[in-house]
Amino acid sequence: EHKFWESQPVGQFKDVGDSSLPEGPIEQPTPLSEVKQEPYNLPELYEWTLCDMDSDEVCNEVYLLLMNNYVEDDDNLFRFNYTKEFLRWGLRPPGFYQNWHIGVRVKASKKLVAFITGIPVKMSVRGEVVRMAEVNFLCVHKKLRSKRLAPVMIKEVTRRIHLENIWQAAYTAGVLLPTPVATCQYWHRTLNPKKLIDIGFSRLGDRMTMSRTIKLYRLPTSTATPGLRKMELQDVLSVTRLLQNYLSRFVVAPTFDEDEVEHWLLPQENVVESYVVESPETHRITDFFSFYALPSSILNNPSYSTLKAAYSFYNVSTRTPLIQLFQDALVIAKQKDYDVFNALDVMDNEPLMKDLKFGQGDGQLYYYLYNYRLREALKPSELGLVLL
Ligand code: MYA
Ligand code: JJ1
Repeated sequence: EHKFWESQPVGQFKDVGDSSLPEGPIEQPTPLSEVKQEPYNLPELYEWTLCDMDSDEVCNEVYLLLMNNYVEDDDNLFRFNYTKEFLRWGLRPPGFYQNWHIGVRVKASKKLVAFITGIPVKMSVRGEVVRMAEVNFLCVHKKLRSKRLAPVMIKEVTRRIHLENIWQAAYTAGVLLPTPVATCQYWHRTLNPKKLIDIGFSRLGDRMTMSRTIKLYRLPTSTATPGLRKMELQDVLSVTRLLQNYLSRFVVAPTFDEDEVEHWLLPQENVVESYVVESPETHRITDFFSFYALPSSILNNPSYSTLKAAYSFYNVSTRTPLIQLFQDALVIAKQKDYDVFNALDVMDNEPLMKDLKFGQGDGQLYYYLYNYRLREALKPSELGLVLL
């Protein structure tokens, strides 16, 4: 039963498989004057707050709320620990709305106890470009769970998005809700086997010793692709063209202009890393890969506190085989001391995983659209979208 989600314009479980329903928006936009002008009511003890991520103080409050209360794995061994620099990057892309960075405070103490965000994106869905929000970082303090605060927060972010005349959204979650547009799998490539086993992230395989495991996951110390280098500002136009062309192949994918590529892909130490292949002959950019840095706190371990994880972001190959690009990404992640390299089975990733010694994770990631129906669920390989 989903009392809240059943009241929302999303694909409903009862309609799965009903191909008589049309594709596209579920509800039509209403005139902006008819959008509720005042915030939704919170329980008496709480108040809305805008979170200015430019303020070190506020950014730190958000950081601490998420560090202590955000997403954990199924066995509660790890919790995402987004850094402050990462949160600033993820929440302030070109054209972002301050108003979509929404917090909830306790009136009396001003303590920040809940958070939800949106950022704007132009999403292509079957070739049609739709203005959407990406909603992320929904978090309610552990002590305030199951009090139906999340539906109020979702309605409030929806209202503020509507006020910008945007009527669709994309979001992902580790939980099954009505109704996914795709169900994706996490895959993990071990870089630091000993640590991963020590902290319970992975296990020694049957008939495997530690030294055989270390040898199994050993990587070359240098990259294989001639002309591979860190992406620079001067590469933005070439990368934008490569990415636009590549993403146009997918059923659902964002469209990035140059400003967005600069924001999302220009390297920022310990936040996002991007490498391009510049052809030694023509000096043209033929390929690139990128990954972002999302550490997790290791809960209750005496010897380690942080898991250093790299997440595959956007990759495009036109000359270099994708498998070689990915392998070079692994080599660089290893050089930068990441413990594990994670990827979803979206875009063209899946076929490479086995050869590159990725193993399937125990976590799924469901992708959703708000107020946009697709006739049937997509395969992960039809998705060209990675959220943070
Ligand atoms: S996904 C990451 C979500 N965060 C976490 O998992 C962190 C740890 N958990 C928590 O902080 C809480 O458990 C949360 C729920 C806050 C998740 N997405 O208040 P409640 C529904 C959507 O009593 P709590 C991310 O950030 C649940 O099915 N709905 O529950 C993307 C139930 O509804 P129904 C969720 O546990 C977020 C209701 O909430 C999720 O205290 C996208 C219960 O509320 C979830 N992850 O709090 C949000 N989890 O009765 C949607 C539970 O119907 C955006 N629920 O089953 C939609 C687009 C909006 C914009 C539209 C613009 C046009
Ligand atoms: O990280 C995840 N799983 C790991 C750790 C599992 C620990 C026990 N539960 C995992 N490890 C196995 C790796 C192994 C390496 C050698 C080869 C074989 C495999 O499977 C999972 C993803 O798999 N992560 C989570 O569960 C975190 C939550 C994921 C949902 C995120 C939702 C966020 C949405 C925000 O937009």
